Amino acid sequence: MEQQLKELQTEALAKVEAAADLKQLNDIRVAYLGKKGPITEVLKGMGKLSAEERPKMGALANEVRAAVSAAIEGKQSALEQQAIQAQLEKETVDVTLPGRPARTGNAHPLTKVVEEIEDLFIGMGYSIAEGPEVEMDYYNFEALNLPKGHPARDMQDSFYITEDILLRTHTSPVQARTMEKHKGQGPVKIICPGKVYRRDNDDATHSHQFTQIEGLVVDENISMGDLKGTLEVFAKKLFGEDREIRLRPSFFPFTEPSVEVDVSCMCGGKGCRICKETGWIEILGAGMVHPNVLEMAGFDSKKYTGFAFGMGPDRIAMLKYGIDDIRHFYTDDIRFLKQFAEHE
Ligand code: 2NL
Repeated sequence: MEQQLKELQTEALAKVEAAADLKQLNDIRVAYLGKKGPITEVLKGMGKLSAEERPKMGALANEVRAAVSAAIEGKQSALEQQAIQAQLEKETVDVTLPGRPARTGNAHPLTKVVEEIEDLFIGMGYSIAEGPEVEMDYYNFEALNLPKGHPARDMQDSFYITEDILLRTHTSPVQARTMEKHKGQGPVKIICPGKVYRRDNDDATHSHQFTQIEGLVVDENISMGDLKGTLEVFAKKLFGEDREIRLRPSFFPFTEPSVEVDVSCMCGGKGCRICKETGWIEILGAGMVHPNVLEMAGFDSKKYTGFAFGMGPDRIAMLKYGIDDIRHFYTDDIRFLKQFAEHE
């Protein structure tokens, strides 16, 4: 019997050593240490032994069990360790691989043009002023010398919310509000960019929503010369030092006198499709702030004068980038917008 038990131990230990995975190892555990295993089987023959031999065999059987059990445990942790090691090797990250470039967006073409124009004026000492898009009739029209019933209101067919509240039709109300805050004290030197709304039938050159940038300077001794000089610097910086500007008389209810400002065409005056063979492109409207507008905002029009101008970044962006339809700015087709990325 002693021989049998020792052979069982040798056999079991060899199998444990050879076990390739945790499943095989568990099968060995069940086979050798289970209730119906060979060790129990051998001990059934104990009845034939002398009273002296029996406890010895019992003790030996326990030793065999303990040895096999210890071997299984040892092998188990070795196999588990191996599995972890294999997993770690499989999941290794090669930190030296070059990264995939992150997809970045780009600014909207109108945003680019607006920011470029803002930067030009900030460089000339202007501040940026903003205000509400849902505006009071008073600031949108009344304070700009456009009383109720004024014929010029008809040219701006508007989105009314109530009788006294509407979507602003220009950014001028921001200027009226800013002047009011100054309580009659100059200087005021601001640029007002933003979205504006007019009831319109959308086509290639009209949109019911568009952008505007207006500028306003109010101080003592501001003249038409200051207006012309400022706009000339602006046009050269935006379109190129070789460009010229010209002023033509015009009318706006909030300025007197008023002018339309043209910039010379990139064709150099020869005439082309862009300038409709005239050599000039209209880029903005401007004028000296009407005394009524100054007075309504609390400025003494005998002491203070000012100039103001307004332009449409939509039109400027169309000229600058050769865009043929204003609706491209507002339909947000990603293929259109992506063309204005700085880097590819
Ligand atoms: C245009 C013409 C213009 C103004 C806007 C203005 C504002 C105040 C006082 C006086 Cl608070 N004027 N703004 C003046 C002249 C022209 O815009 O063609 N815009 C697209």
